[in-house]
Amino acid sequence: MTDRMLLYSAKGSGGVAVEAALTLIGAPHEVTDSYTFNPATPESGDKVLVANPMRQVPALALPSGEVLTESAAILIWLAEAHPEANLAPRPGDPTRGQFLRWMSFVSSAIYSLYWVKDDPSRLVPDPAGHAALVERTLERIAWCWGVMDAQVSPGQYILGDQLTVLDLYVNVVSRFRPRRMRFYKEAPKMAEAVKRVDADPRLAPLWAERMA
Ligand SMILES: N[C@@H](CCC(=O)N[C@@H](CS)C(=O)NCC(=O)O)C(=O)O
Repeated sequence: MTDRMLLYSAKGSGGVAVEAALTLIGAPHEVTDSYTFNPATPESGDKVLVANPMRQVPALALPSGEVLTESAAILIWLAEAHPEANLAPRPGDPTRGQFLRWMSFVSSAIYSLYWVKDDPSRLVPDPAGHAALVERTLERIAWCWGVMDAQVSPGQYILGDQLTVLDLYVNVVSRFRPRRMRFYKEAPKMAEAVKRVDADPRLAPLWAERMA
């Protein structure tokens, strides 16, 4: 038993959104890199299996021995466990419903599609179909960002003037393909908030080290 949280993550992965939340909270933690999405490093990817039978990062092992998986759940849980960090609207806050809505949306409508994009042979055995599947998946992701952008009313941040874990989540997932330039085109309202989080001095070193 340790008194620190152990995060299974990887450079360039959605786990970096959790690393960002832990940075803002200042919670003691360790990071174990597990490159689940790199076929060239199978032993690295297998490291997360002790925590997540889905073989996906992020996974967060708590000092109690409990394990949390699913990026949205981990981010919401961290914000709730550390209310002093003000990283989520509290129950009863007028923006709470939209916060939960868009956290779920990024997870289910967008992030889950990378299981297909990263290895199209999981759904289509014939390599001849892979390029089209990847292209259509990326178009779907871009369209989903547009749907979200049309329905949020950002202030300095996506839900208003409070930085929440939703900003961290969107910041990281919008760096994945089809990447930021396309994201800015599809989501011009969220673009400014995302850039503000890029430049946040508390997070800029993490972005440079883990999302470069
Ligand atoms: N639903 C999961 C998805 C996590 C996920 O797709 N993680 C990627 C890294 S960014 C991964 O581990 N991919 C390997 C795989 O899906 O086989 C979550 O939200 O945490």
